[in-house]
Amino acid sequence: MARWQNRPPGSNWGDFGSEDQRGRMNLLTPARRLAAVREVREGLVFSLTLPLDYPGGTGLWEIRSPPRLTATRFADGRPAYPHHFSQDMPGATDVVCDDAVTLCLQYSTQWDALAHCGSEFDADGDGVSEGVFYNGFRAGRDIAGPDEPGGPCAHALGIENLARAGVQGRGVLVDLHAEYGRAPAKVGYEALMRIMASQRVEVESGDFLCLYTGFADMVLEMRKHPDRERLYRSCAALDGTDERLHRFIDDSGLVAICADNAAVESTYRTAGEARGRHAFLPLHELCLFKLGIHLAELWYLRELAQWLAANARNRFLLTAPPLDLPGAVGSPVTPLATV
Ligand code: UVW
Repeated sequence: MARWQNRPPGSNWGDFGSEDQRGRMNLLTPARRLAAVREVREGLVFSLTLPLDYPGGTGLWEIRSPPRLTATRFADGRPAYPHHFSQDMPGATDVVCDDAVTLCLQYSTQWDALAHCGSEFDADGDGVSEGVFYNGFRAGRDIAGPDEPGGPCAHALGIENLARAGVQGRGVLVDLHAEYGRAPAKVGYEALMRIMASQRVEVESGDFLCLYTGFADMVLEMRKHPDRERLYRSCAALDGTDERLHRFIDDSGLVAICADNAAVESTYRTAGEARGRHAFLPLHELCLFKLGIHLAELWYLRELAQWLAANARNRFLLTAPPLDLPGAVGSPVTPLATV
């Protein structure tokens, strides 16, 4: 039976196949990867990650806590950290450490899987909204919660789909920090087009749109004591309510949006702004739910942005595979930009 009868207005459900779980990553073709490789001229590489124990504490999201490292242990309780093999094998000189981590997958520099955000929408046409994700996969069945069979697990749309898509392509950087500094700004279609034109940025099908705002630089400067109020009132973020911006994202063929801020889009709301039933995160709804466009957040883009500006460039080879962790709804990532 078809998974859905109604597809959300403005969505592309079914266009990449009824079982598709890669979304717009389907547009990252061999030809687009070759175009990305042609951006490598100097052989310089930039790591685009924060240390994964940043932002620090639970200051940005109360449900996301910092990574906790523990030593693995043998059955008799001894820690394998450091483990002198000579304890068990007389004469052996090896000293080995082995550890484990409890990690909120979206604590720091991260990818959102398509299973990260869905919407209440009447996909089956019975007149009642249900929780549903990209391409009609269902909350509670395909994306199962902790009290549901096989949960918690994204049986569909998990991050492994992105990992196996081969996340290597052309990054295209827009330097919003150069325009706004750390002043708060909601960047809609007109502003984005103006800034892209002044920075001679063109986004083509298969590109990763990267947005440098300075937010992650502030996070680093706060030295693991993030001031949430100050952060959320600083730096640029996309205006997720702007319909023309939605159209650009759809029409451009970009495969992902990667930002150095916390949510790509502005989450700052002024009193009285909310209207009836609406997505609190409209760009998450557009990208993850309607179009299958992956989002990435808290990337560290400062040095790359500075180098690109100094060299009158804005394109680079981006290599950013998430963990192939089946069933997860996000992943840490250590993106590399090669110029
Ligand atoms: C939410 O905003 C819910 O998460 P993230 O910004 O990490 O995608």
